[in-house]
Amino acid sequence: MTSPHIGSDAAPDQHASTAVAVAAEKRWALIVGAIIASILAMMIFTGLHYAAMPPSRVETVDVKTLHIRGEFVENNLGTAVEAGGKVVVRLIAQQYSFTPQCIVVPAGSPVTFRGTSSDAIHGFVVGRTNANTMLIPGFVSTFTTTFPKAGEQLMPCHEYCGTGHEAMWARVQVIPREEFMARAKGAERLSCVPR
Ligand SMILES: [Cu+2]
Repeated sequence: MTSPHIGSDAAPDQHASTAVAVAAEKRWALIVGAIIASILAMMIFTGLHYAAMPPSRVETVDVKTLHIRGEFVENNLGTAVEAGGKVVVRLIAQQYSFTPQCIVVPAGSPVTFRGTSSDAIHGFVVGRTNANTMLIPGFVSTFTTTFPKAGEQLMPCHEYCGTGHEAMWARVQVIPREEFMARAKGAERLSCVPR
């Protein structure tokens, strides 16, 4: 096929405009390619980075000294009423139990959970509530929730953590706020673990 406009007999300014168009296309192809490459790089980086983090936020803790010093020593675990009336539950997960095994919280007011694991990846969900997190060694998982009704909930581990996984669970006792506050007066850390 021959065209009257394109070919060796075309006018010189048509060659020039074709060259300009080709150069512009190449430039755009490079820019778009760079944008796609940077978006892919961000997706790969954030995917790999956040796959190794707890879903709440990134707060680290030294797994090797967890039981010896700091926030997660044994006598600091359980429910505490902190300055300003904030209710905080601290717990540790290990193969194959939670410490404490029974957690007591007030009904109808915000409760902040702070937890971590001393060995494998664990997690928990509290009954039919929205309290749900992973517990990852080296990281502190935090969330705040409110339990509207009094009653007892089961708290199973929901991350497969080994052969004893299916037997790993704790209980959460939600009690009326007045009763909770009365009990909190007499103790530094509350739990409902039978003595
Ligand atoms: Cu577990």
